[in-house]
Amino acid sequence: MPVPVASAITAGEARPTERPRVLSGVQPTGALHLGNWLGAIRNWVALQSDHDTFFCVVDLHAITVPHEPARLAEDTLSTAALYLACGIDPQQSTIFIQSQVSAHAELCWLLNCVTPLNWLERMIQFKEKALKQGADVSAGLLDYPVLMAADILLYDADRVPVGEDQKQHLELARDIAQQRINARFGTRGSDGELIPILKVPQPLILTEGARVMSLTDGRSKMSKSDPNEGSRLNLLDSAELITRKIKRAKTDPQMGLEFGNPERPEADNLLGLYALLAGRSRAAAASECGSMGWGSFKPLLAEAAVAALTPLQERYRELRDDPRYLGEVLAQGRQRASAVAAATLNRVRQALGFLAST
Ligand code: AQP
Repeated sequence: MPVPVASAITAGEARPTERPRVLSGVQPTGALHLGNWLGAIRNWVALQSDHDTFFCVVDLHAITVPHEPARLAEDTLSTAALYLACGIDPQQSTIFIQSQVSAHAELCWLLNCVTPLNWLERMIQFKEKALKQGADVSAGLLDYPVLMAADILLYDADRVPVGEDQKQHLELARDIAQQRINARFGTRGSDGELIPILKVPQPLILTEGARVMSLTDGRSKMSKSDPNEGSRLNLLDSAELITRKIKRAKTDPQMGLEFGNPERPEADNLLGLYALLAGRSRAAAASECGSMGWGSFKPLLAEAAVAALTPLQERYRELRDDPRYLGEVLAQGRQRASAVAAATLNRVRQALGFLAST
């Protein structure tokens, strides 16, 4: 693959750019779907030109729920390849695997020891996921937001793209940085000003952010872990499968597609998907499909989905056929991420009073 990767920087170097730094990631917990693309990765692509972007595959997060070891490595590689296939450019962004930068686990431990347990017990995502796990809830699931805080804080991220479901976790990361590290362990300058140890990140609320709902229930989000395979369109689904899933998608008895009718969540979701996939404004999609029946609309949506996903799938296959290139991109990403992360980890270690390791 002829695309060169970004040159590595070392820990001692100043930031190469004044562009605000952004960090985000997806868990390799299964096949990536339209929600991951339209709600997250597509927005990352747009951020690359004017932000210093770090994108990781958060494989340590993936084992906070039961997982199959035989699948983890493959899902990790396929997620990384999909980042590239969706347009994340290794010349502009640092792309890496979370578990290959050991500072994530180490900072997580340091943050664990200053984070009150009851901050974690009130996290909504923990309560929801714990309910699904029944009796077998791991300590890792409770600790998920502290690991996420470590991910963000290690890179001095200025901004973190967050959907509705992650807002509470980002708030927790901010509280840990501000109240538990900076306020407790920061020093004061000669003017009495607090010298922070960790940068406190801001949420990046994307106006274009899309929340993609399940094909089988317009009120719940499309998700990798939904046991019903028909509930989502995976980025690597074949044209036939896409068409079949859309054909079977839940509808309602009314004619005409429309946005914003609370009684018609499926119409809102599928029309929104059509607008995004066909590259239409919402107004144009609403006027095009406003008087269409479901029988005419569904093939149109399937055609738009296949047309949008085909180039991405072709690029994905090229990348998987060239494991050396993907390996190089991830090795360079790891090197650059490790350098930045090691510097931050060192600041925290020093502030907490640890002996220097060299
Ligand atoms: N349905 C969605 N609509 C919009 N955005 C979505 N994202 C996920 N689902 C939708 C966004 O994708 C990014 C990565 O998500 P993740 O894999 O780290 O975890 P998740 O949000 O829990 O995604 P899933 O698919 O629901 O995974 P499972 O089932 O494993 O928990 C995030 O930015 C997320 O907002």
